Amino acid sequence: MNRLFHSESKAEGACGTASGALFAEAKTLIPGGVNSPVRAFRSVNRPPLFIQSADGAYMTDADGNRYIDYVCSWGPAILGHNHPVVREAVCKAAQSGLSFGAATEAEVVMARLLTSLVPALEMVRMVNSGTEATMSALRVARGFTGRDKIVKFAGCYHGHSDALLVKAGSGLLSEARPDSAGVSAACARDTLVARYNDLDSVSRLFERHKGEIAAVIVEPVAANMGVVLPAEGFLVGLRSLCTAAGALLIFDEVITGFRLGLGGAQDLFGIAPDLSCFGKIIGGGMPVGAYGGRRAIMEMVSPAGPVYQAGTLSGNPVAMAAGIAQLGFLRDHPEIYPALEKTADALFTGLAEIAQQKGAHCVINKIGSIGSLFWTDEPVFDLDSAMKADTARYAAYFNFMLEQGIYQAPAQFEAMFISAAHTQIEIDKTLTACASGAFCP
Ligand code: KE4
Repeated sequence: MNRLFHSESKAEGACGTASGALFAEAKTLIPGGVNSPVRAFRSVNRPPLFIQSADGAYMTDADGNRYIDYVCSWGPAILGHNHPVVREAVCKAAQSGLSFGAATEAEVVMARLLTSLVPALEMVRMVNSGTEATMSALRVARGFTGRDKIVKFAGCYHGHSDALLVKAGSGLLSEARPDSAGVSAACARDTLVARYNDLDSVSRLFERHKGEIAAVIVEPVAANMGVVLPAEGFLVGLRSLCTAAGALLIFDEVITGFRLGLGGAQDLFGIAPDLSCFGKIIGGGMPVGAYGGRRAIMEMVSPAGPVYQAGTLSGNPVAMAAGIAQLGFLRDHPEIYPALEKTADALFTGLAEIAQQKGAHCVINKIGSIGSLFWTDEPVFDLDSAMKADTARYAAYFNFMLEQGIYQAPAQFEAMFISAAHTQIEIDKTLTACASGAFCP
């Protein structure tokens, strides 16, 4: 019987549970039974949980099992789930109607908020997801520079638009290949792939493709190969290479934006990208993305300029209300960020100590209130080193902790997220659960 569970059912999600029944039906109606692949729990070799509700640092599944949640909806729930300030703003906005297909004051308030908090943001356009934000930012970069090629980094994820679902060609200098069925070779050809934390791999691409590269897009702190921090000089080096080559530097801050501080990674590292992309936290849990940057660049976007981009629900008033409430709360309570970091330090330091006591080979990368535990004994600084992690060992760790009522990313190459609702109580419960056997071979 799991200490945090309210019911006899175990976390296996096997048949006989509500999650199991929902999954069985979902698989007949939805590809893989889920609306986003990572939710299928395939990397951790077990059927997925179907979540019924969430509050603060906890989620409850369809069988009534309660978990301490370290996914936080992949980042949006930085205040904790179902925060009253966000919930009440959504309920209030919904009273006035859900969507008008016309401009609203809420969009002006959101744009004012974002541009006031993020130094390099002079203008911003709202969209409905991080994917839309990065896809649109790349189109604007191509429109602004008149160039076709873009550079991304192996291991960085920027959503599922065709140009970004590519992987390195045979050598890093060759053109990229599609990383998904359905992405055309022609589309992939305009994407070049460099190695994260390897400036030489970028300068070689600029050398080989002089005058052809419109933009370099990067997660300023990578969080989709697990958390990987930028090496000293990496981001400033990218800034210099882009400036020298007349290419735009795009920071994908869908995870880091308002996570690493009110100004995001660009403020933390003191780098001014030409364009920035946001999502997750700025929607407070509702579907919201945004891209923005220098005025001269953003004035290229329709109807102000020739780069077309549109969206029926872009700037949706209810979604704006959620984002404005959450961002406003973060702005008015900046003490949240050091508190988040303190909680994250307690968690990751504790995990590292237990791993060491148990003789488990794992590496922890963390920054601010995100981090990853890699099952490897070598430093993780790019995709190649991340891929050395033992994913089977991670799966065993994930399932052991789930059984103890601790819900973490159901895949090694993701991040753990801490919210303002996680207290020492949750950290102690997590570390106790971990010490009870998570690192046993
Ligand atoms: P969305 O289209 O999922 O809103 O955002 C895409 C995206 C863009 N940029 C970064 C840095 C991202 O991390 C993401 C999406 N993050 C994943 C988690 N690694 C979302 C989870 C999922 O795909 O279900």
